[in-house]
Amino acid sequence: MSDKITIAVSKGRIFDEAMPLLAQLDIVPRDDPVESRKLILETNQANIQILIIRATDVPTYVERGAAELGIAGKDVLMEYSGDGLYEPIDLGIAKCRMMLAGVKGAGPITDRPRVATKYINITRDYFANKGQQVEIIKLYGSMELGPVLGLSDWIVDLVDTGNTLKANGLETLEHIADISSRLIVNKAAMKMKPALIKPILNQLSDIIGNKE
Ligand code: PRT
Ligand code: MG
Repeated sequence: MSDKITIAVSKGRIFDEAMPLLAQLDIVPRDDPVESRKLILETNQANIQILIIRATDVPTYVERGAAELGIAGKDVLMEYSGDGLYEPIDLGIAKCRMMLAGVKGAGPITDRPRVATKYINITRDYFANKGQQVEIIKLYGSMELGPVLGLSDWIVDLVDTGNTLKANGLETLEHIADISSRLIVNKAAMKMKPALIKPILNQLSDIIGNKE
């Protein structure tokens, strides 16, 4: 393994909230990913680079060692199945809730409810734990449309302000999980590069004050 550390992050809200944390460790990207369109950002630290990828791809890159570290939402990690990852720190950023939602005022569904979601594993486990039979419909985005157009009765999606649900005539029904972003670490890299990785973990947990 080289003596470089690659940190995988997704563009958007996680990048925006993670960069101020990394800046406190004196890790600052040389380019803005929106303007530069680069997928690998060099930083002020010669041996640390930041990889910009899709949120759902972050665990894959880290588990397979293409990146030593990553920052990923708990939603993505709960949905991902793999065991080559440590998840040592809750960074407390990009917070939201995973919720079950449906058409406002629709009342109980009598048949086997149809649930549209991109989180099929989380949804399957949630209803299996409750002992409730549902039909799960996989979507890749804009889940809110499902109940509006009669594609599904309910959706499982992330909710922050609730404005998206409200704007589409939906309401929350059940709380499934609290979500925030976590630092994830490749298990082999933790053993092979402790001198590079441990200081980052220690400094981050000092900043967060919340090592798990
Ligand atoms: O956009 P892309 O398809 O590339 O991937 P992505 O949508 O997974 O990435 P991104 O950047 O949108 O989200 C990355 C991570 O941010 C997620 O994995 C979550 O951990 C976290 N996060 C925090 C959120 C939200 N808050 C959030 N509100 N991700 C998405 N939303 C969406 C939600 O799905 C819904 O469409 O925002 C809408 C609801 O917001 P409110 O404020 O209207 O309730
Ligand atoms: Mg998105």
